[in-house]
Amino acid sequence: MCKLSLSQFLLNAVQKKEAVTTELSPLLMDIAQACKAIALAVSQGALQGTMGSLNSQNVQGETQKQLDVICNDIFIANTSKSGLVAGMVSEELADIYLPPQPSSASNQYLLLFDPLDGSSNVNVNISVGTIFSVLSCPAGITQPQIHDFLQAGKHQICAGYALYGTSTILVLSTGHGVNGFTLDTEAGEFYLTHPDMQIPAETQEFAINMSNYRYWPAPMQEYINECLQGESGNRHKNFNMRWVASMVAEIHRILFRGGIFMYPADSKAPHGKLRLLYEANPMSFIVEQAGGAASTGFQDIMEVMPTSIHQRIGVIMGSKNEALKTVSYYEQGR
Ligand code: P6P
Repeated sequence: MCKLSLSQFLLNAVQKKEAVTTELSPLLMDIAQACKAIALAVSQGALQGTMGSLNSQNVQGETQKQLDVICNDIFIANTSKSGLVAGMVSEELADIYLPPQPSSASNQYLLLFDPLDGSSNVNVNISVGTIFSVLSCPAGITQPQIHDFLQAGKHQICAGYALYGTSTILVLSTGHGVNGFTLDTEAGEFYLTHPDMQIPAETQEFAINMSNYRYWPAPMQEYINECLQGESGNRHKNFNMRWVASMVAEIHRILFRGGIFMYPADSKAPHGKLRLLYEANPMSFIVEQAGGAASTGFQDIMEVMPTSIHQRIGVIMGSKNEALKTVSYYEQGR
């Protein structure tokens, strides 16, 4: 099988002028390098004694795992060297981070990321991932401030994730479709294995944490009730359910075979659980580039104007027709 490496794929994209510029390409290679190093760190956690939790909480009020901090440091170290990134936002850092800039710095980009999403799964060997989003740094800005990061998701120039599962897969989009690359651990290279990923418009599979049912708004309760009624109910079809508690794993499955992933804002989490800038926005970019839809229930996620770097948002995303169906329940206030 002819194997197209990530580096060759990006070179081809630069030549085809598919939104991959000569600057973005090296940043994506740095991100790929970071994900390779994170894959190793996660796989060796039990052997290195790094599977524990720290006596610290992140800005989200969540107990930090040793690997959360280790992977955060790996991601920053690998993406700071190029001088291409003027500033970063991480789930694991309360404030923005400005890398020390070499004299050759071009400060093209702002990089936002969740270094180890789903890290509560890491102790039980369930897939976890890294999520990243790339924004343009406003022209002339060398010391970006918080407001420079508060850009709606529709302004992302690139987004993607790495999934650390039965294999390590890097999935990314620069606005010209979605492509997946699998890590050849012997060669230390990512190779194109999932070209032009497309989400089926229809699905019979939903992903939601059912234990929160009593907190959901009526439209979400109604939508799930009708899924559970199966073919004898208004949907006239049976549904299956999945919940991995790792967004990256859920979205990758949906990219592959369709489905809908939901974490709605509810009475327990009025703004939702997932973070807008480095979880919902990058995943929405990927989902929409693959032909799916992504909504808060009230508006497209990528239209939301951020007000803070760690703000949370309600999430409904996946197979286009199913996501729009769910949104219709919100519109009807059912
Ligand atoms: P719950 C992981 O902590 C995460 O941010 C997402 O990756 C995942 O989909 C969700 O939270 C799981 O939440 O409430 O089921 O543990």
